[in-house]
Amino acid sequence: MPLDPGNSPVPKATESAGFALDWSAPEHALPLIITGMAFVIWLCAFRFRKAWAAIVGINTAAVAAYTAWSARNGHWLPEKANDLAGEVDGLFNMVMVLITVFFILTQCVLIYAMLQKSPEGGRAKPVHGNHTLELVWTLIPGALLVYIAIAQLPTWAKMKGQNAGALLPSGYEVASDPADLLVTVTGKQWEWRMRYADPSGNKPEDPIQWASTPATADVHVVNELHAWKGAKVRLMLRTTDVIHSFFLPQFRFKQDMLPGKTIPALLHTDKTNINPDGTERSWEIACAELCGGNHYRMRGRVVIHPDRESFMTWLNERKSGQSARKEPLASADKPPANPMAGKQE
Ligand SMILES: [Cu+2]
Repeated sequence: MPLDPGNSPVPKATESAGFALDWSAPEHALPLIITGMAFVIWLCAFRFRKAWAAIVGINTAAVAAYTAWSARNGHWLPEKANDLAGEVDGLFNMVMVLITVFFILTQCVLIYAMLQKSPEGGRAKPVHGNHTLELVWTLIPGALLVYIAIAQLPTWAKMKGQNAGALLPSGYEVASDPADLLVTVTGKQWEWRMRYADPSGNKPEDPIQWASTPATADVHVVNELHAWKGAKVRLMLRTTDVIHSFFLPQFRFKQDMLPGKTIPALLHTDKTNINPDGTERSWEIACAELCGGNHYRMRGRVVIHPDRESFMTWLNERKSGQSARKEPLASADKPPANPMAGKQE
């Protein structure tokens, strides 16, 4: 397999050729709205010579300009690999829209306050103790947070590989697991240890138990998650030491790994990151939890082979290379000495 991460052409998330403004796309509309607000604040600051407002205005304009530039250059969000990535982006955009609406509202209040004349005696009337105001600014954000918490539940249930209709993430069931491939990912300061069950062999009877009991017959790989286009990949996420967070940006997937727990998740993609010319587009694995001094070294790569056949070729190559070694990597994947070991989330 001619993989060449060094020359990987990373595709742009935004088709930037002949940039056209699309008001329905939050990444185009929101920075422009924010820039407009910043301009209004700057005008007010200019009119009233209030230095603090000028600073806020310039700062906001700079952030908005940078955001617009990033969207324009495809730095907004990476390529979507997971078939749930669209849903996750939808949730992200929903939160962005809410934030923008409230940003505009609060800026309008700010501008209104700036336009007020000084009251008699030069002192403003305090709002401390105003129960109506306190109720408003407590109940509205509270209700919105509850809404956001509930709105993401079905997507998270699907990420866990449960039925499409499930509202709440529940426990893992082997019988209903649609997985084609089983991989244990163990976070360890400072690398990812992947262990593959041979998909052409018998499925482990209890994958949760299998995840915590490495066998020499399994295929052990460091920092590389391989699968094939169309495969449903059951991940069993574990850690041997501290909390790590397994983050796959293209899959819009991020899950903490907690000591003593085996946490199942399901990935599925209809894409491959192997280009027709055999080069590989870079799909990174990162640790999203500050886990120690060398946290930054916890980088890996995802390789989605174009078909099952090429995946099996890769797996068998790794397997034969591994059997030549005296001691397999299994020793590094020992279950932690914790009474909760093997329990799932
Ligand atoms: Cu880490």
